[in-house]
Amino acid sequence: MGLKQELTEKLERHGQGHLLQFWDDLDDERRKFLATEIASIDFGQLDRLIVEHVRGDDAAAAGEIQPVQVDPIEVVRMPQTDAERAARRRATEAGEEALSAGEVGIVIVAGGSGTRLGYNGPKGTFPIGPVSSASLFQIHAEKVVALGRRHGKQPPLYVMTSPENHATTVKFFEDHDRFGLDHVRFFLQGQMPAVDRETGKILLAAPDRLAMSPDGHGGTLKALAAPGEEGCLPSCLDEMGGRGVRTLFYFQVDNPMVEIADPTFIGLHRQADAEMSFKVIEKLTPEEKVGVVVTVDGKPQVIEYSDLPKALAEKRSEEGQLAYWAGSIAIHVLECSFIERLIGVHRLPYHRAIKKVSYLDPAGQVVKPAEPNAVKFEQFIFDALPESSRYVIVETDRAVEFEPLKNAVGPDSPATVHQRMSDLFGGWLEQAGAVVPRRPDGTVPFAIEISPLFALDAHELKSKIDPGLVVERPIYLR
Ligand code: UD2
Repeated sequence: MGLKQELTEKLERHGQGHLLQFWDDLDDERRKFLATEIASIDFGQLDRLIVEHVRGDDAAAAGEIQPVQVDPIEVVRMPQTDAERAARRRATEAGEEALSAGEVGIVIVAGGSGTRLGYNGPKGTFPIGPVSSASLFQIHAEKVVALGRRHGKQPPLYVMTSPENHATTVKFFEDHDRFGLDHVRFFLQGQMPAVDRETGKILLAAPDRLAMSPDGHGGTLKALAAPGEEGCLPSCLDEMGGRGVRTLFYFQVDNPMVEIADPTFIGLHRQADAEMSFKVIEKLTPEEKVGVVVTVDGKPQVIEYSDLPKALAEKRSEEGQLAYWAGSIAIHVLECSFIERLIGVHRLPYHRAIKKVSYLDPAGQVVKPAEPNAVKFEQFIFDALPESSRYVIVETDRAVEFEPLKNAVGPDSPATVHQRMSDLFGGWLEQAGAVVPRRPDGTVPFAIEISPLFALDAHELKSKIDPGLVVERPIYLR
């Protein structure tokens, strides 16, 4: 049977025969490319997703949770008493031991397309340092290098990319001599086809190319377990095993304030013998765009902000606090053994996102839709939580650890990130005895930045500056 006939039969069985409509116009190489893309798709799975998310009834398809028992989850709150502070110190020591033993690896997810930011390049390359314009990647990498100096072993860094930004990301690190990292490895996440939201038909991006998009950060788990480039490298998980790494610290590329491999968090996770742990902040408003960690029918789960019914988002306790307040900031600790177990037996669910996706019409013309026309399918890493046998949810202070870069202007934009970083570093300087001016609302009036290579935290800064320092203008300590 010829290749075309073979593909036609397969595609017709799944109602996707239109993917070959330009086949006769393609040369051999482009036919091969198209055939490879088609071969990469699990059509049985796609059929199920289309039934559930494109043709299913609207509420279920939108992912909104059905009436069930939703309760707040138990959280290790910020320490208030001496006993709680002492317990935290013991956790910190346990985390430091894991770091010194080289048992911790670091994973950054950087495969997203960052459309909201409107930046033409991988988000990690965005210049975000308030004074230095250091990129997000540089800031993260310098923290890893500084951790290595502090604990005597530099944790290996794993950066997840997507086909769209892989080459540019790798080149960016190479152009900067890998920022002094001992070991950084880039691994590709998977892709899923985008389908027409009315018909469920896969969209064509070009005569020889399907409209593919990253499969969500939930794809991290299978990407970590997949063989390396062209099958000749071990999987990241196998490589980690060989290096003695047991525990992974996971975060999103867009948050420059993340306390990478925070030993207290790692220690709390380890002391509880947990498989997956979460950092949370107290949500400020019902509308804040973070998923909430709750229990659903007694099982731990994250409900994404877009799936949380308004009534639940707005529900308050008698004291006036949001009932479901524990906002996930996408900072996790995961055991490698947990990922291996999950990969073998469990598939994370897919969520749907309705987006604008350009496509070829039957006449071969590119259509740029004015309205969202397509369904994309994504897995979310936090859906692994219900599968973990033990977990710890730890509260952190947003002023210290969370200001993601999402938008070009307004909330979560370069302006807010610069301000929050400057406020944090201004506070470190004050703790070290310096004088820093403040506006009436407590914010600092100009940019302040401290490279992780100069000081990784307020405590380290103390030994490095003159306590009489008066800060009068923008300053970058490096
Ligand atoms: C995410 C969380 C939200 C909250 C918030 C905190 C989800 C679905 N929601 O919201 O609950 O924790 O972050 O900032 O996670 N990425 C990939 N591959 C993909 C898709 C995303 O690597 O296929 C990365 C992306 O590069 C980014 C991160 O995942 O670093 C978050 O993606 P997002 O910006 O789409 O998530 P957001 O802001 O809706």
